[in-house]
Amino acid sequence: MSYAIIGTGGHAKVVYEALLLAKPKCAGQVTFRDGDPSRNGVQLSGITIQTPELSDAIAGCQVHVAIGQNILRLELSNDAQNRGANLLTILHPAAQISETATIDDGSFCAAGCVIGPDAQVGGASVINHAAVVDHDCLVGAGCHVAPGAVLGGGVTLGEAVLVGANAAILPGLTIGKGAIVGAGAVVTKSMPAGALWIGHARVPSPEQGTTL
Ligand code: JB3
Repeated sequence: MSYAIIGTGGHAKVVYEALLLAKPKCAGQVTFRDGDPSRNGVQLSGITIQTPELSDAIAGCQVHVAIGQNILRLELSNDAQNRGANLLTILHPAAQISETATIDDGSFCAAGCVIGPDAQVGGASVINHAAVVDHDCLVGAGCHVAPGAVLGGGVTLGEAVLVGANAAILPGLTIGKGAIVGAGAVVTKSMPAGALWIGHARVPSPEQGTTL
């Protein structure tokens, strides 16, 4: 079995460490791949980085895209799958995941995160260190719930939503595709697609004026 981690930044290091803890037998079978040609031959965690990030040689490999940027992670995950790769889901052994929760292919659950009963996490998402995705949440594909963020019970995130570190979203709210919640924010109302929330309020887009 061969494993490929796509991306060679800070997030890739975190993911690699979790992979070794979750699957110790894969040590020695992991490669790092990157889209940036200047990264070719550089060492990361003792492994020589290879470029390009994706080729047809990836068919049959277990591939995990470890890039923090949501849209890029989602697109590269889809691309890898289209080339015949199997998307690898990585669950840190110290993640607490309910037996009735589901985590789709290509996602990463970091140390200390908690995923409650009947929660569903879409593919290529990141539930980062100590984040909480409580019961019955629906997290779309390509989302990032950053360290320490809390989704109350029954929260829905559309595709590629970023919930910043230590933010909280009150139970039952719906956050539209591509929305961004700033670090430390407290979200008290549902948000449409592409919206931005900072602190205790939504930030109006220019065409919305001051009406929220
Ligand atoms: O906050 C935490 C705990 N983690 C952050 C994580 C979620 O996101 C971390 O602190 C960083 O903010 C970020 O980590 P990431 O994605 O590893 O960022 P960085 O260290 O900048 O690495 C970005 C990786 O994406 C590098 O491997 C780049 O070469 C690659 N990259 C950037 N743009 C790209 C492109 N790769 C391809 N294929 N195409 C691109 O356009």
